[in-house]
Amino acid sequence: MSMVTCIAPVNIAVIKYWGKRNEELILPLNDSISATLSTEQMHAKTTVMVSSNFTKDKLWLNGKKRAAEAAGQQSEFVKYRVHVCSENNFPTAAGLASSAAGYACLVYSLAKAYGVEGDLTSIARQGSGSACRSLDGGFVRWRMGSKADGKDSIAEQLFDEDHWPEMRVLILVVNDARKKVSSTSGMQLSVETSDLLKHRVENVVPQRTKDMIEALKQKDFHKFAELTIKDSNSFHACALDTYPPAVYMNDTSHAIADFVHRYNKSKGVNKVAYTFDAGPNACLFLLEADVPEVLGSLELVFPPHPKEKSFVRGLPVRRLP
Ligand code: 2P0
Repeated sequence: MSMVTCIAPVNIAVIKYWGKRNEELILPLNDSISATLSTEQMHAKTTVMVSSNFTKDKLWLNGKKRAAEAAGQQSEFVKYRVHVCSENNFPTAAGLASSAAGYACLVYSLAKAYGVEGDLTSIARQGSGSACRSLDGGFVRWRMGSKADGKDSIAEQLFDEDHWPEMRVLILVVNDARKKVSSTSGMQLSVETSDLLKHRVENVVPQRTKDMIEALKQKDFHKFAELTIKDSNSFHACALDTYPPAVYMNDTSHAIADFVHRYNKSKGVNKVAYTFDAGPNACLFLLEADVPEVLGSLELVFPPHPKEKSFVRGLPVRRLP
């Protein structure tokens, strides 16, 4: 029997992936760029056990037994069965990149257990697109690629975790409920119905990707924030341009965005960047030196809920009323 336990980080996209050109292989319509978070706070943890004594593949997600898809393909020729236990230490499917960390962790653990080497990002991609960006630290680019078989749709590290060590992320949990429209079906509908998405992938993202790489290279926070904010809004505009619309941000999300713009304006330079995924929760990027003041201002504008036990001052995980 072999047993492997791995931890995989969450990644937050600053150039968003939204839309596939191939649903089966999970090939995206555009390149995307993300920052990988430290595993200290938010991560997926997976244990994989492989044994010839097991009679069935089995899967547990966050302590609950789930159907293991591979079990349907059981044959007498497969000698080893696998048991997988996976858990996230943060809300699942609430637009907090849980599938990215989960699939990255699963693929990495299975690869270790079976001794598979080489590029794993194209395998992780086929579980959940954004998962391919969680196999590396620092800033990662997922190249859309051009081949029909998807072999060149892989993720690569742009800059490692030591490149910009002052970078911090605050996650503001507006709502940790499971999202109403899944990313997979939301983006499928956007591809089918949104003209704005065509404009985004053809005319906006290619140049913005280049500009983002340059801003990261120069560690130009002002420019990084502008590009991150614009790309988040471009993605949500496409979600709203979908028919029927996919609405992910709520009033609190918009109040946070408004707060960031007012804060940056008062400083005369961008100090904070916001980005929202397929849910109402905010991810704020900022530099370490600005964390105390931004947290303090956030607390004034959005006082912590009196009953909220998980609110811990100084930790970059916050919950809003
Ligand atoms: C991203 N999101 O780049 C974008 C921004 C959500 C908004 O990647 O269908 O769960 O499994 O490939 O990876 C969420 O999409 O979708 C996502 P599938 P996935 O992070």
